[in-house]
Amino acid sequence: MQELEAFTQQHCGTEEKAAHLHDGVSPLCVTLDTSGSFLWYLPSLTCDEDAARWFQVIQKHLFDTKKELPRPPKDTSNANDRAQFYARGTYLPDRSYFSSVTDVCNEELTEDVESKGWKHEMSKAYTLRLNPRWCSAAWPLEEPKLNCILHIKSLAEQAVRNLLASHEDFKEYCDSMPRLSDEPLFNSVLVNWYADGRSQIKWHSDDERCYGNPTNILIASVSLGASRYFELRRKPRRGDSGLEDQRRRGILLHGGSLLVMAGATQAEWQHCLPPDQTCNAPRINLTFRRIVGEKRRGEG
Ligand SMILES: O=C(O)CCC(=O)C(=O)O
Repeated sequence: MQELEAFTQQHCGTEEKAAHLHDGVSPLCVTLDTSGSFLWYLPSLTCDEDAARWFQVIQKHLFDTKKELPRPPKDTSNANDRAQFYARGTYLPDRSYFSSVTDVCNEELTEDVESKGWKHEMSKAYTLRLNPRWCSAAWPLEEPKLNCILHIKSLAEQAVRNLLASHEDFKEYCDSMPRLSDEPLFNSVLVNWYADGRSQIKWHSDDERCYGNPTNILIASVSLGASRYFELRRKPRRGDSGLEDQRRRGILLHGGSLLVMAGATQAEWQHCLPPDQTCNAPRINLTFRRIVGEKRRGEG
C-alpha cells in the first residue's frame, strides 16, 4: 500500500488529498477534465455504525445466495476472490420506510411490510433492470435479501439529488437530465464482494449502450467494509507515454462512503480497484446505475 499511497500523494490534486482529511460530512467535488467529467465523494453516507451493520447484513445475504443458487457460468470469484451479484425483482419508489438501521436489518421485515402499508404501496413498484451481461457473470439477489440494499439505494438517491441540486457549476448538466423529475435516478444495482486486498477489478469504464449516452452517465457507488483505493485514468490514447499523460487519480474509499461518477466520466475515463497487499478484510461495493431503453435479452 505504501507504494500506492506514495503514488496517490504524487498524482492526486489537492482535492483528493483533502478526502483523507475530510470531516466526513461535506461533499468533495473533483473536476476531472474540461469535458464535463466529474466526481463527488461523500465520506459518510450515514453514520459509521450503520455502515458496519449494513455490511454484515448484506454479506450474509450474499453468502446465503451463493449457497442456495447454482453458480453463474462466467463467475470469476475463483480467480480473484471477487464475486458479483445483481438485484432482481421490484422496488418501491425511492423513499425510506425505515426509521432505524435495526429496522432495516430486521429479518422479520416481510411481516412488518403489511403493518406499514407496503402492500398498498406495491402497486407503485418499479421493476429492477439489469445489464444483460450480468446474467452470466453475477448471482441474482431477490426479495427479501434486497431490503437493506434498497434502503441504501434510497439514501444514495436522496444524497445524489441534493448534490445535483446544490452545485451551480453543473446546472447545465443537471438541467439536461430528465432524471431529476419524478423518475428514480437509479433502477439497477450491481454488487461486488471483495474477499480481501487480493481481489481487484481491472481498468474499465461503464460506458455500455444500456446506460445511454456515455457523456451523461450517473453512477452512485457505495462502499462498505474495508477501505480501498480507487483509481481513475483518462482513457488510453495513442502516444501516451506514462502516468503523467494518463493523468491518474486515486481516492481512498472508506466503508460507508458514497462516490458519484457523473457527466462524461465513463466516456473519457477508466477506473479500477487495484490489489492492495496490506488489506486483509472484505469489502462490498454497491453501484447504483440507470439502465435506459427497451428491455433486452435476459431482462425477462
Ligand atoms: O468496487 C469498486 O469500488 C468499483 C466497482 C466498479 O468499478 C464497478 O462495479 O464497475
